[in-house]
Parts: sequence; structure tokens; C-alpha cells
Amino acid sequence: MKRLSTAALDTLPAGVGRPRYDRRAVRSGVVHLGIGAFHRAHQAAVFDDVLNEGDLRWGITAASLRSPTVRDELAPQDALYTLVERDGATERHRVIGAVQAVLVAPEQPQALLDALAHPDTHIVTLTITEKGYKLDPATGGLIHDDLQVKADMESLQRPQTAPGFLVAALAMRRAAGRPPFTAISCDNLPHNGTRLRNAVLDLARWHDPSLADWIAEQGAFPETMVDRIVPATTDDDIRSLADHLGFEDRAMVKTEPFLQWVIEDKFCGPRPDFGDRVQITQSVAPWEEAKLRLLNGAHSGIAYLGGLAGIEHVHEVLALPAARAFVEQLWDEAETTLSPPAELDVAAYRRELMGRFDNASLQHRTRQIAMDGSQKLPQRLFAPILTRLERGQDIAALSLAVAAWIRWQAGYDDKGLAYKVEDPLAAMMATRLNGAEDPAARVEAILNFEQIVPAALRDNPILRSALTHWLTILENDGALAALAQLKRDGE
Ligand code: CS2
Repeated sequence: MKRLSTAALDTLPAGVGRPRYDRRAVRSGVVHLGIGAFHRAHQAAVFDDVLNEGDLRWGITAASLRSPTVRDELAPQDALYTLVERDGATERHRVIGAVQAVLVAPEQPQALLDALAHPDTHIVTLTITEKGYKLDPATGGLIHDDLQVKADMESLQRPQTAPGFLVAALAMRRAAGRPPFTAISCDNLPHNGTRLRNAVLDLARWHDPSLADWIAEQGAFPETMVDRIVPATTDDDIRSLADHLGFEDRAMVKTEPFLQWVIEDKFCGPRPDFGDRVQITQSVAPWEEAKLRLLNGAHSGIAYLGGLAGIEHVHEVLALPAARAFVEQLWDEAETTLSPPAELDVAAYRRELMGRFDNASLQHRTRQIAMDGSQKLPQRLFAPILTRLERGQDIAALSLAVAAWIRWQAGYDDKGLAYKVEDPLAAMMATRLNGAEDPAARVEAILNFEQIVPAALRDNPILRSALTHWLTILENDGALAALAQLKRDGE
């Protein structure tokens, strides 16, 4: 079967959306670092809307910082791909044309630097995942003993990290008398803009303090909240899209209709008119916190408990009444720790969220969400736990979610099925857990991780005993028994 391409656009079935602009006339105003499925379903769709409205400054030069996979999928397709929005039985298809080129950073570091330094580039967006920032939570600066950070501290000739590319490109811009770009972190981290700024300034200062001062004064790193559920594409998804399109699209992404992007009103150069697709606001933190603690917190709990029970997809976990009750209770607990923005109706948000989790046509795998827990739990679960314990409130559901993550590190589920724990700290956690003899010792081993657990929680006796209680049930009786117990306790 032929691949999707520019030539295919005219013969696609009616009803499939496609670029309404002349792609050859588009300039590249955006460089994106980390072209995974999330970017293709989120920011790229928004910039594609802007292009469709006729402002042709906002095409995207995207880069992958590691693997050539997405470049190799997109290259034979003229960088076109289909966004498939699924809601129950309804499916909408739209071919996105915003991505103009894909660079693979390790193969073409100079091309990426040139794109970042180019006068047309005004915005740099990033989805490099939590671990891509290379920040040490204990110091707030870069992890100086990380190998890639070390390499970037030695030389920025061939940068290794995202902060490395930004610093090297900003130095080129300054030398050429160009203003900096606005760097927009789109990862699920609290204060993501500040984190990115810290990482960039830390590295810039190391190389050239005057460069760091220039970036600090003239650059912009707005905070953002991004939201769209984007499950990994499967071969079945590709086959069923090919049946519909009559063309094969190996770079397709599937997602839900929902999309939210909140950006702090802090740009240092031109920006498109986003219309009502993006909320531009003075303060992103309350949005970010609500999303991280409600959506992502529940997601992690569902992923570990469902994954341990051997359940493949999110909607299947939520088909269990006890799992639903767990999510509601986790939300009750997390909600009290929020200062939601006035425009956010939390009760309505929760209802809508449950509906999004129930979307069976997404086939969102628990294993996908289970990845990188050490990078996700601090903002999703430990932060609300800390607030609740400070106020003397109970943490039953939140601590069950954390205990399930600890149990997940064992590498086999309740039926004994083995899986690989995907986490940058997996090996370190496994070593510490191996030496621990019982649930209490395993809880202690994990709480001692200063990279993961906030200092104020490490010796907290209430957290320790709650985690030990749940871990004992999880190890002896399994995730379903723990969920049933939580439900009984709440009745
Ligand atoms: C998920 C997120 O994989 C995960 O950790 O919780 O990717 C989630 O789907 C998105 O943040 C939704 O906006």
C-alpha cells in the first residue's frame, strides 16, 4: 500500500481534514525538541490550526534528541501524518501539515543548532519528558554527575541535552545580534518554565556568565499546562487507519477530542494569535497543580494498581467499581490541597475526567503510564500527601497509589507475570529493594531516596505506616484485594 504523502492529499476520502494552506509557503517559526506522539497530537495540532487560519509564520522544525524512528516514519510521507481523534464509536481524521522537517539531534547537531538560531525561529517548544531536564530536585540545578550534562559542561560543540542545545543556540543568536526565542516547556512538571530556565541558566553560567545574564534579561520561559491523552500507536491502529485512508501512515497518532493548553503570558518575541485554542494567563500554577494532582495522580494510581492486577487498559481498570471508588477517593483527598483557578469548576472537571478515562476506544495502556514513576510521583502524589499530612488529614487513597508504585518495582504482577520496570532509577531502586527483608524495610528503602521523596516526608511516621500497611496487603493479597479493602474502609 502507498504511503500517505503530498500526492495522496487530493485523493483522501471526504471527511478527512487536510492542510488548507500552501505548505511550500510556510516558514518555520517554531523549533520543537522531542517529537513524540504527544507533540504531534498537541502543539503541532494547534500550530496547524494557526496555519490553516493563514498566518504562515508558524511551521515547525521538529527534532528528536535520541532516536531516528519518527524521522524515518515521517520522511517518506513528506512529514505529513494523521491525527485520529476517538471518542467511543466516533472517529475524526485530520492530516497535519505543520511539521516541515524532522532532525535527529545526534546525527545532525549543527542543523538543529542552525534551526534554533535562525531569524525565523521565535518559539521553541519542548516535550522531553520529566527526566529530560536533568535537574537535581535536591539542589534545583543540573545533575552535575549525569554523563550527558558532564559532556555539555565540557563543550557545547555537539550538545547532548536539551538545555545544551538551547544554550549553544542562544549563544549563536547573541553573537549574531538576534533576540532570544521564547522557550516553552510542555512537560508535566510543576513550574516547568522555571525548571527549564534554571537548567538553561545553570549551564549558560558555567560556560559564560555574561551569556547567562543576557538570557535571564532578554529570554522568556513561560510556565505551561498541557493536557491531552495520547496513547502509544499500535499496529492495529495503523492497519485500521490504512483501511479508511487507502494509504499507510506509519506516523499517525491517536488521541481524544479534548485538548487544553494554558500558557503564561510571558513571551519575548512574536507569537501567533492562538484564538481560543490556548489560554494565555498570568498564573499557570493553579491549573498545572489541578491537572497534575487530579488527572496525572489518578493515572499513576490506575496504572500501578491496574498493572499489578494484570489489566491492560485504563478503561478496563475503571470498569471495576472498587477502582472507580479509589479514583474518587484519591480526588477527594487531592482536591483539598488545590487552590483551583476561579474558572475551574472542579466537580465538573472530575466528571469530565472520568469520562475521558472511560473512553474505551483510546486503548490507553497501564504500562505506558507506569513508566518513569520516580520522575512523576513527586508532583502527582507526594506533593498532595505532604499538604494533607501537614494539615493532619488522612491519606488512604494517595498512600495506596504510592504503595502500588513501590510494589511495581518488583518487576512481576499479581499473577507472576514478569515485566520490565522502565525508569531511569529502576536499577538503583531494585538494588535497594533487594536488600530489604519485609514491607516495612522496603518502604524505608524507597522513602530514603532523596531524588524522589521530599525531605519533609522521609521520616514521617504516618506515611511510613500507611505505606507499610498497603504494601503488606499488595504483596500478600494483590491489588484487587487492596482496592476492595480501601472501598470497605470508606463505607
Ligand atoms: C500520563 C500522561 O503517561 C502518563 O504519565 O499520565 O501522559 C497523561 O496522559 C497526560 O498528561 C494527559 O494530558
